[in-house]
Amino acid sequence: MNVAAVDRAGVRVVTLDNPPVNAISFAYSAALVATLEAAEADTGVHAIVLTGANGLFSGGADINDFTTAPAAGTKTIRDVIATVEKSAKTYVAALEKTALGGGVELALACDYRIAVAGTKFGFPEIKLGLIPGAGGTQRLPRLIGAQDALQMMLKGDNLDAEEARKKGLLDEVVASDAVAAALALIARVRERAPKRRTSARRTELGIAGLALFATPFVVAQAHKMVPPEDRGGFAAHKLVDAVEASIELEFPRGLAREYRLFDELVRSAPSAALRHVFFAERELGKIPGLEPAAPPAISSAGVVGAGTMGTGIAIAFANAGIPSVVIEPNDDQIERAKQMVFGMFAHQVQRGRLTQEEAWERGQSIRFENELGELAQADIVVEAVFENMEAKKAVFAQLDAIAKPAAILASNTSTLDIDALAAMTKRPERVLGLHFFVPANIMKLLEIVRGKDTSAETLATAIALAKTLRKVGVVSANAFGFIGNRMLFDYARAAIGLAEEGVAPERIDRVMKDFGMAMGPFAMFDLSGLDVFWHIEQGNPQVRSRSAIVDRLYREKRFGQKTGAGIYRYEKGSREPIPDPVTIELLREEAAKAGIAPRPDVSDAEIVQRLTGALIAVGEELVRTGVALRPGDIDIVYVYGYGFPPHRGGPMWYASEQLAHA
Ligand code: T1G
Repeated sequence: MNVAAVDRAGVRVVTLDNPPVNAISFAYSAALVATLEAAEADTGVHAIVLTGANGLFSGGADINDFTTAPAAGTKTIRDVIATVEKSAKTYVAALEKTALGGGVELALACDYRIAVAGTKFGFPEIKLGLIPGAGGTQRLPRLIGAQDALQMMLKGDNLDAEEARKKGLLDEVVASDAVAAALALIARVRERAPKRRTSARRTELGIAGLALFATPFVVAQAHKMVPPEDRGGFAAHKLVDAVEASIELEFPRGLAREYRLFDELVRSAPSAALRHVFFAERELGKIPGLEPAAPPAISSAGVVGAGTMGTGIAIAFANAGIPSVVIEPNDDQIERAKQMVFGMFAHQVQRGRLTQEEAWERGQSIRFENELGELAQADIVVEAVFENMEAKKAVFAQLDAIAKPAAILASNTSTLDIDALAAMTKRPERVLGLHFFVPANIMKLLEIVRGKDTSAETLATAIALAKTLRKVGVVSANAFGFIGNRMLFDYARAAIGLAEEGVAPERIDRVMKDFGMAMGPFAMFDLSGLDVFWHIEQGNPQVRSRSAIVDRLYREKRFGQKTGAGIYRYEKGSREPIPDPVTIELLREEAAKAGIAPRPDVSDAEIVQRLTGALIAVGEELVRTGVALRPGDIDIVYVYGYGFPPHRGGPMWYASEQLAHA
């Protein structure tokens, strides 16, 4: 941890140097304050340039510090920024690569800001259940207008340097060497405008034709746009309040309002849960016994099967700049797959996410062929044929004879035994599971399933590949259902048990959606297909539900959306679930046969407790048996892959919170 300071003709260049991301921790804030106060006291210094080492400006305040309130007198990032604010000397921020959260707030307190092209600016605090808490909600609106400031802080998405300049956040974008540009700028403004405090500006709404009298309307609209406080909108509403203060109040009072709102949020359960998710995600790649050596890069891929999954996987590779060859014997299926690829990239162009050229390039990087022999040079092959062990075994036997010796052979299976597939090859150490989630080019979760013979290098390559694909790679041992689907079975069984006790499926779904789940269990059942669940159950006694209703619905061919009726019924062409009295009657009949006493007065709390309890119990078992490495891994799987509300931290975090407040 270091604060470098060198003088260049009366300008002190102060470099933030706190690897890996120049996080501005409490301890680092004290060092920074001391350095800036020394610069203020030095009569030979008339300007200060703030810049960053380690290839970036700053990843913001140190999130680790938020767990406990700072002891009285502790210096924080607020003191660093206050030192800049009260300085009589010119401050210029010279930025490169990344400036996030408090890193941007420090730059906003400077008089001028210069960035190297490509620098990313963002306020990710909302993703941590926070708002900017070091003046960002007061300075950003003063610089770029309330509307753009709200947009940027509510979404937490990054702006690149050019966008930031256009919005007024930056004064200059340079090709390189922002410090040199800062020194030149200081020389230019020294006589004319040495000080230009952001805090002295007024916040404009930033909406053409709307003067400040429209503030109540704009604020009311903003509150309407964000989710309800108890559905993950906890911080967003406070952000709108803080920006409203930047319009209505003088800077010092607005800043005090922001501090109060931030200090309330940082002590809140949703923020603690979201910060847990942040760090749990960064723990995933730390595998006991796996040295962090740089594994061989994947520069070409093969995919076997051009169904929805296989084509989605090829698109995911294309999005990461990895060319792929997709093998599909059926030419009609290849045509359908090509249409899917074209449609996906055209949609990205329409949304302004890709240029035509980028879309064309990515589409061209996916080649479709009929024969497996075309995969001889691929660095990795992902098998994505239908979920049948015999079919998969045959593919692995053929791939072993075709693929180059160093190639990794992966299966996209969601439940089948990876070791059985590895046994079909002479390279079991280079075989593992890569369980993508549909749509494979969108869903961030990737289960990396290690077989008993999977080598450390193969595992490390897969972990690095997940990062390249911008996926969240969670390592699982080779056990039935891996992590997510194993948990899903017990969750589904708990839901069915409640329905057999006479609780209406639509009530169970509503209660779990109110809890924050993306979908209710029965709507999810109907979406994925009850027949899929039934087939997997038949092949795996350890998860076979003791419920006759699953067999009954299967016999009645009530598979869900695909047959127009499952738990719910569906009007032709519609996916809207409609409660179906036929289901209630089937449930009642089967429950009576099984001698299950009806308990329709089950409370909402019991519904939540039994469904989350099922997830927690099997999650504890998965960690105890080593299928999952850590409780945090379980949380990441269920938040990223199964719609568990991130502001509750995942099933295992939720369990610890429940215990702590029991
Ligand atoms: N605080 C503490 N540790 C951090 C950190 C942070 N802000 N950012 C990263 N790390 C750690 C991370 O845990 C990992 O640790 C290592 O750095 C590399 O991270 C007051 C309230 C900057 C784009 O939310 O987005 O400012 O695992 O693997 O892929 O108003 O890290 O090595 O031990 O992600 O190169 C707001 C979060 C804070 C930014 C770099 N800032 N960080 O990505 O590396 S709140 C954020 C990131 C705040 C103020 C508000 C990314 C990155 P380890 P990494 P990366």
